[in-house]
Amino acid sequence: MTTDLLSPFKLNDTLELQNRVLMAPLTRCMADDNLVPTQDMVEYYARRAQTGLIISEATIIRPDAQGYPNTPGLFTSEQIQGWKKVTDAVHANGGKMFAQLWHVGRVAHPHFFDGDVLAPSAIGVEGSVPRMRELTYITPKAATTDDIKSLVADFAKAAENAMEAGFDGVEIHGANGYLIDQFLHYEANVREDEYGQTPENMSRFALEVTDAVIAEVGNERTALRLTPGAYFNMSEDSRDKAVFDYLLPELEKRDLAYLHGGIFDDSTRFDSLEGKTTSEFLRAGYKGTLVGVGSYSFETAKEAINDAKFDLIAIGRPLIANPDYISKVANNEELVAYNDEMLAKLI
Ligand code: FNR
Ligand code: 8K6
Repeated sequence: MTTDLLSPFKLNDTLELQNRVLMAPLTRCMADDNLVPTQDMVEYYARRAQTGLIISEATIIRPDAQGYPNTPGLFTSEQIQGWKKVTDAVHANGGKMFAQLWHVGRVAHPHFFDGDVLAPSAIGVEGSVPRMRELTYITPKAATTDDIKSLVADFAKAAENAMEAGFDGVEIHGANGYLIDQFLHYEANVREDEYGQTPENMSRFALEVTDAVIAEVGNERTALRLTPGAYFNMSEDSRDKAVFDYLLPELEKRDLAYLHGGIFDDSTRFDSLEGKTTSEFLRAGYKGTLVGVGSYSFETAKEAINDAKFDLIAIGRPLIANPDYISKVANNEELVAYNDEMLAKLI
């Protein structure tokens, strides 16, 4: 029997999704100058409520988490109220929505806030802020253990705020070279304390954040996105695999809502992962619910799910181009092709 991606999927005892097609988190840089979601964003998300679960664009947990212009936040009451309008509209249209909780770590820029740029170690990245190329990245400050405690607490606080804002759960952004991912890779983490040097130590921050968020919202409403193969703002190191080999079974014990790969094209094979793709590597190490992502069409996703490569699919760029993606694929209608110019406007 083949699995129908468009029939309901029980995530756990708390959450049932109307189908297996998730909207991938997509940064759009369209919040207002107080990082509050706008009415255009309310309507943009409400139009996509037919997806099984909308994952919000990455949403910063506190001011020094910011590395891009006009990315929304979840740390002021105005931001919480702004998101409440979004989740109310999504729920009114029959959808469900998680907030993606974000701290960019060393790719934060002090243009956006007062204070230090925090990272696991004082190792910067080359380059500058997308859309604001005049802002060159700076060398970050290695977080002290007190800084780390406050970062963990602020992830938990943002998760609590997400509940107040009406989200159905949260996805911790542990992917794509941002703060949590920086702890998980040797290139960015050369700490000599209990957060560095060994797979167990390098996994500590990710697990502390996960546990603090679970304590706030429960495991059934907590998800995590991971990038085992470094590819964005990070370089590969053959030692990284051992970190994820330690982390994945630890996460499995937490019985999360789901684990989500972070990658643009899931056919990419990583030398550091013994030639595996992101989803192959995650599937081999993690038995819980897994979300695949990265240049899938509805058809290739159906095939992958039927081959048990993962359980749910997240769709990104095609959903930017087609707010009505679900009804189009259900009716075999042709999709509008995505192009980068579409990022200028929310449709
Ligand atoms: C992304 N992606 C992304 N990932 C993430 O974890 N948080 C985010 O905020 C964003 N933002 C974002 C913005 C834009 C414009 C793009 C194109 C991508 C990655 C995204 O979630 C997804 O993994 C990729 O787009 C691959 O999936 P598709 O687009 O091939 O279906
Ligand atoms: C056009 C960018 C506008 C700012 C949005 C930032 C989105 C952040 C999400 C990560 C996207 C990065 C794409 C680069 C992938 C490189 C893969 C080799």
